[in-house]
Parts: sequence; C-alpha cells; structure tokens
Amino acid sequence: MANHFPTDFLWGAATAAYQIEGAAAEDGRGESIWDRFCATPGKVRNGESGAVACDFYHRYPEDIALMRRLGLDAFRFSIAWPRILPEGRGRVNAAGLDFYDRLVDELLANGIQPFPTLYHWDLPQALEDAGGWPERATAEAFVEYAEVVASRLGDRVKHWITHNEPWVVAWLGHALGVHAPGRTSTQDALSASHHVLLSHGWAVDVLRRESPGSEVGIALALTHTYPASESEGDRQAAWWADGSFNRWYLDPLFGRGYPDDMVEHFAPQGPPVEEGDLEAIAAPLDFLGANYYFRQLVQEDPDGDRPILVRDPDWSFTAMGWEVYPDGLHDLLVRLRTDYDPPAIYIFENGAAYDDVRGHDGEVRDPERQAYLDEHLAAVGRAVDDGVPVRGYFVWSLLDNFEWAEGYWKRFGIVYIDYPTLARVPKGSFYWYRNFIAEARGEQEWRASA
Ligand code: IFM
Repeated sequence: MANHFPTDFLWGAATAAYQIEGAAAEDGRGESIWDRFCATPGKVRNGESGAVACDFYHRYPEDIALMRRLGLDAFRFSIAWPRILPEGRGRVNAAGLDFYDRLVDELLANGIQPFPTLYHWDLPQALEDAGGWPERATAEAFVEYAEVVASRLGDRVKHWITHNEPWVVAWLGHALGVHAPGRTSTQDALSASHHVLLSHGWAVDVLRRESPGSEVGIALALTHTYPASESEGDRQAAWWADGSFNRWYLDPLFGRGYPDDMVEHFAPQGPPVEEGDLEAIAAPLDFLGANYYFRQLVQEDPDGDRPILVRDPDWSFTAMGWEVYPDGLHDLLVRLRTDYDPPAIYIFENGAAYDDVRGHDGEVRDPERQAYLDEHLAAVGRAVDDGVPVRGYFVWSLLDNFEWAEGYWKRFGIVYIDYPTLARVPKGSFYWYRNFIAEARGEQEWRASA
C-alpha cells in the first residue's frame, strides 16, 4: 500500500497547544477559555485540565527527537493565542513568541516542516469576557494575532492553518455546551461559526503578506454522510447532515455562500452576514485540510426535523464510540475533488483512541490502532490513485494528550504518555508508522521494534 504515494508526499503527525503543552501559568501566558472551562466543576471528566498535559512546553526537544526517529516530514502544532497576547489583543508577550520561535527552529534543524495552526480552540478568556466568537470584534482580534505571529515566524513557516474545525468551535462550544466556553445557544453557534470563517478569510491576506511565499489553508472536521437506506426520507436526512457538518463550511469557503437549504432550516436565526463578508471568506485557499475520523450513517426522524445518526452493528468502534469506516475517507476525498476542486488537500487529522495499556515488559501493543491507520492509509492511497490531489497525511496524534471534555483517558497517541512520570513510550503503531513511511519513500523497512 505504501507505494501509492508520490515521493513528495508529506508524512506528518498532529497535535494542539492546549492538549500537549502544559505550562499553563508560565512565562506570561494568559488565561484561555479552556483553563476556565476545566476549572468549572462538572465540565471535564475527573476535573482534569491541560495545566501540565504532556509538558511539551519543556520537553519539545525530546519530542522532536521522537519525530525524527519516526521519519516525519512535517509536524502540525498549534499556537496558544493567550501565550502571544495574554489579554487577547494589545500587549504582546515576548516570551510566548520566543517559545514558538525556538520550536520552529528546532523542527527545521531536524528537517521537519512546521505546520502551525493559529486557532485550535484556546481563545483568550479576556476575549470571551468581551463577547467571544459570537462578536465580530473577536474576528478582528484574530487578524491582529495572526499578524503578530506571522511577522515573527513568517520567514520560516511555509504552511499556515488558520483554524481547526470551526464546526466543533461553533456547535460543541456554543450550542451543545460540552466544550469551552460552554454556551447553549443556536444563535451563538451560528454567529461564532460566521466570525470564525470571517476571521479566516481576513487573515489569509495578512499571512500571505507577512509570510511571503507561504501557503495558507484551514482544517475542517469533515465526514461522509450515507443514508441508512435508499428511501427518499433517509436520503434527505443524509443531505441535511451533510449540510450541517460539511456544506455549511465548504460552500462559503469555496465561494458559494451559505447553503440555502440550511439557511432556511435555521431561519429566523442565521449567520450575521455583513456586506463583503462572503467575498472575504472565499479568499482563495492554497490547500484544504480535512480531519476525518468516522462516517455518518443517517436516518430520517419521522417525528422531528433533524436526522438520526444510526450505528451499523457489523462495524467496529474505537474507544470514543466512533465507527471505523475507512471507505468514508476515500469517498470524502473524491467528493471534495468533485464538488469543490481544491488545489491541494492535506489530511490534517486521522487516528483512533483505544484503551492502551503498558505491558509488564514496558511495551504498549496497539494492533487495533495499526489496523485503523493501515486501512485509512489504504483509503487515502486509493484516492491518490483516483487523482485526488492529496499532498500529505498527519496522524492524530503524536502523543497521548488531553482529549478536551474527556480528559486524559482517551488515548489517541502513537506515543504513550505515562502521565505520572511524563515518560514517552512509543507504541507498536509508532514503529508501524515508521515502517510505512520508510516503505513509501522506497527505503528499507526498519525492523518492527528497532
Ligand atoms: O483531539 C481532537 C482534536 O483536538 C481535534 N480533532 C479531533 C481530535 C479527537 O477528538
């Protein structure tokens, strides 16, 4: 399977600041909405937080050495906005910028391309206190932040990701209340969603100006939706689910505005669109980032106006309860090319949580994760064969980490973190991925545990 990939295909791993960095109160970092959310009783499993996480802030040289052992071409991380601008806008914290400066230099010194994401959910609390993403001013603040970061790192960073998964920011954070900031309003979700997309569009120009020659894109949480049957009702339900999860973001980013059927569905609520916003959001992208974990199998609800997600009992599920459905990744990639034709696609997240344990010999064997990655990479290979311009694949995640409201018990890493000691233990999937990358490059395979 490994030989399906072009020689310049980028092999990567992905992470996010709040999930791995720790050092939450160090070197002038301000409070983020996730610090506040974690400190609110009942919001995060076991009252856990990212205060220490994997301590990547201090241990990044060790982790970069692991990336090098793995043979990575690229590393996706995010920048913590409250480290750079502790109050969200205005005063710049030099120590925060210095950290990412050192990180980028260390990556490059090890032959690894930095792929920073500017916003992976850790909004400065001060901006939330001023209204947060439902306010247009937060989009303006994001552009100032993007400018500060790009003017410092833009000479070395060649790929910028503005946002991670606007759907999650909007709906989990503002409508369902299960992520920070924990709001429960559909209108807030629609406003937040619009301002996240708007801030993306505005930042594209700034990033290109401050970081000449770089490429800019966004990472979306995408799924492929399938009707549970061929009935008209199920097909319409699948189209609705596609509208809510995929088209609501893809359509405006690719210049089509918000999809009419969904605008009608949400009316009289809706995104607070002002003149010029849709043009800004549609700023041409250099690449589209696709984060894929599972498909959606959708059935009509005869008693409600929203579809029901159903489970096919014949398939297997990860520790998150997410169905393992590799064909969905192939079908999604083909659909993206057919319907949106992006110049390039990166798979910025794909991976699985399983209940990993460390054996008596100290090793972590995770054959289910290896199978998950193998099958999904085969699906990517088929999409590449079908002519989809996939340029890279980033496994989620390099390290076990803080899985948001689930705390630390969901382990997505190919490297196990022994949280009491913070020791890093490469899992079986780490060696498997290393072999896969080496084979894809036409190098000799490493021995399984070498
Ligand atoms: O851990 C998250 C990540 O932060 C965003 N995408 C999904 C992952 C798994 O839930």
